[in-house]
Amino acid sequence: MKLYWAPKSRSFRAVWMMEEAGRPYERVLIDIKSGAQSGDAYREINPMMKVPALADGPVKVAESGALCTYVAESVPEAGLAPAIGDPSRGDYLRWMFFSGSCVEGAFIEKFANVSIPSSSAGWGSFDRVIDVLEQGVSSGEWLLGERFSAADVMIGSDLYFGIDVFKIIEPRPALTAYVARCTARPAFQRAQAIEAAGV
Ligand SMILES: N[C@@H](CCC(=O)N[C@@H](CS)C(=O)NCC(=O)O)C(=O)O
Repeated sequence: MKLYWAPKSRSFRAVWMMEEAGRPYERVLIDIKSGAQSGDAYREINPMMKVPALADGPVKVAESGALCTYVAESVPEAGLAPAIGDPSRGDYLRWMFFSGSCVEGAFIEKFANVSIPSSSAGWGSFDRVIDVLEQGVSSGEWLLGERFSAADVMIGSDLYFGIDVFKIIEPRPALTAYVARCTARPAFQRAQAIEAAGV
């Protein structure tokens, strides 16, 4: 697999995911500051001209949620996704989609300081999203209980950025404890080292 990425971007969760999956992969740096994402070759991989994206033979996957879902299913031995038929699959999929469908919108609401009627905003409101996240991380070590999954890569990276990096989320104890569990993972720390080295 080839991971197209850039440091200090939403690629972080893709690098973390690849490190959790444990299958060898090649990182291809896309210099988004110099506009490399707009070149014809990269537009073939992600027409949105954004990182991260993944190529696996003839398969191209863009959108970080789709990418993490694809990797979890392509490396089943890593145990990062409950199998079809597993009762936790519904919760797993909800969290995989919750990041792009709800957390992204909530973050934009906060950054832009806009107020949208909660019945029209797909994420309801920033406060409602944070309450649901707090509830989600309060009942066990991970979102699915004792089992770490790709859903924790999605939501863990959102909470890490929201609390530790952007500081837009109030550090409630259950949220900070969950982020601490995520950042203590060796794969998370390898991803941070990769980011810091920029290669
Ligand atoms: N919905 C996308 C968002 C990706 C995204 O916004 N990437 C930013 C970096 S954080 C990017 O590539 N920016 C470069 C640009 O838009 O020119 C995902 O989750 O993968």
